[in-house]
Amino acid sequence: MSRRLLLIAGTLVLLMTAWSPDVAPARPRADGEVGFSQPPDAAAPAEPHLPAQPGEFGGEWPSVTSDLIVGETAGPRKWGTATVDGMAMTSYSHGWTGCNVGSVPLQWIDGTPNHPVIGGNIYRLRNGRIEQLGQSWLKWEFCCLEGGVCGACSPYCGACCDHLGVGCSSPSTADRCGSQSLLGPRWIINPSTGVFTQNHPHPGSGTLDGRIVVRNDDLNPALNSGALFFGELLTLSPDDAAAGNGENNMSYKRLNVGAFTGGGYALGFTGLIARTLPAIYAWQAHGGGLNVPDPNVVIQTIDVTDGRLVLGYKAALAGNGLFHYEFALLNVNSDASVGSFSIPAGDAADVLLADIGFKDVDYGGDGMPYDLSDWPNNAGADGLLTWATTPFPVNPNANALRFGTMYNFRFDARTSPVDRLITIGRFKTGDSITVPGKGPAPLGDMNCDGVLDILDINAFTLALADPAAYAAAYPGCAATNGDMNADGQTDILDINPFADALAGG
Ligand SMILES: [Ca+2]
Ligand SMILES: [Ca+2]
Ligand SMILES: [Ca+2]
Ligand SMILES: [Ca+2]
Repeated sequence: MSRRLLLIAGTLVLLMTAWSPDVAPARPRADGEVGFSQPPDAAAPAEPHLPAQPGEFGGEWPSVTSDLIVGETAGPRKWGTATVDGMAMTSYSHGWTGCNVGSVPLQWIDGTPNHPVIGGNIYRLRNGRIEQLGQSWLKWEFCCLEGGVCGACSPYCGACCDHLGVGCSSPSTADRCGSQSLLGPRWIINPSTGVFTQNHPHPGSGTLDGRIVVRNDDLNPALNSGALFFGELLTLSPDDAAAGNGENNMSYKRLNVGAFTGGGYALGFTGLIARTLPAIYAWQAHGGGLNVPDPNVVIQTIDVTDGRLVLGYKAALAGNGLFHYEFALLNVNSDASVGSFSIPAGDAADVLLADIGFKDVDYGGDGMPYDLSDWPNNAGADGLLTWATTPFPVNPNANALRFGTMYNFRFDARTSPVDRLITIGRFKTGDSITVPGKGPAPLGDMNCDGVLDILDINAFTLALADPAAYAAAYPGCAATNGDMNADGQTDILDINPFADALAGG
């Protein structure tokens, strides 16, 4: 045994003798980075729905403004199936009921740009991950009714079609929401202002055109054991956006996968709508199975200068003995969009970054100008794992994360999660923001405070001497963070490399 090792071992014995339980690592959710606002609570809802989660989602309230939300779903309608690049795909459309939960009537004027548009999305939650499977173009609304789906309605003018009264609701069927003559593309709309051109292109007449298109394999029950599916709707309107109420415009409800007929699976909405919540919240609410929350899923709203993003993440031990890091980023209504996503990942070789993945969803449709290339990543070079699409100045039509869309970022690492700031690069504006998240601990970070330093000696010593006491003292912090020589165990053989790493070697 070298003199140095003897010294280290002696030190550890002393430390073990002197060890006292440290305070468990502080793991604050630094919510100060993100903006929260109280959700509107549509007065006396006439139909059952899941309440918006307090403090998590919603527009300003009360104020003298109109405020459009998605109050109910209908359908979906299945339209047809076609094979694209050897894959069978089926098209769907969601119907909806819009509600004005604001305090003045909302314009709904046909033939002008002063009316809402509505679009649909479909998601799958499976194996601890939520992914967007498909998205539609938008339906141009043209005439509102004055119903009571969201509570007491004060009709603006009876049947005059062009204003949705305070508290009132207006439905549109799944048939209409998938009618190609009524659809326009997402890319001519500014989601931050709700402004669009009234004269717009229409999708083609193929069965997939303009509708929510999902691969049959993504729905096939035989290939998706344990999966849950969710339908989501988003609406935009100039009135609602001008009032600053564009951030509560998505709602979701669970979907059942039904019979396979005519080449595709039937889908049906089931259960209660989660008003003013996008489907990314289903990851948390149903991540442990239907109606069983996943406490490991963290979801936070991020208010940027021109709208809202929602970031969800989960970092937990996976079946392969590695920790899986899974992120989902939703752009609710930011026109600037997102062009990059970056996580401090430490030394990529040390923490063994593996299975680095990215998942987008095709925008689809005739004349769609956007590139669909997956975001490349830098494999954790320079201590940062970064995914990025082509910068806006190089290609304004690069595959940015645009409104009403959610992308996934994921990887495995052999160290457990610690608090990290995630950097989100904004596509059009070129600036970036940082938000709280998780990333892998540096190797040897035994107290999971995100750095390897002298404060880790006590914890390392305890992990060697008494694994159970270590687990109790450092919940969520893995003893394997100290497996310096990567042989699968944290033991005496790791002492030397731990000392070397401490010394900066
Ligand atoms: Ca709204
Ligand atoms: Ca892609
Ligand atoms: Ca540490
Ligand atoms: Ca080891």
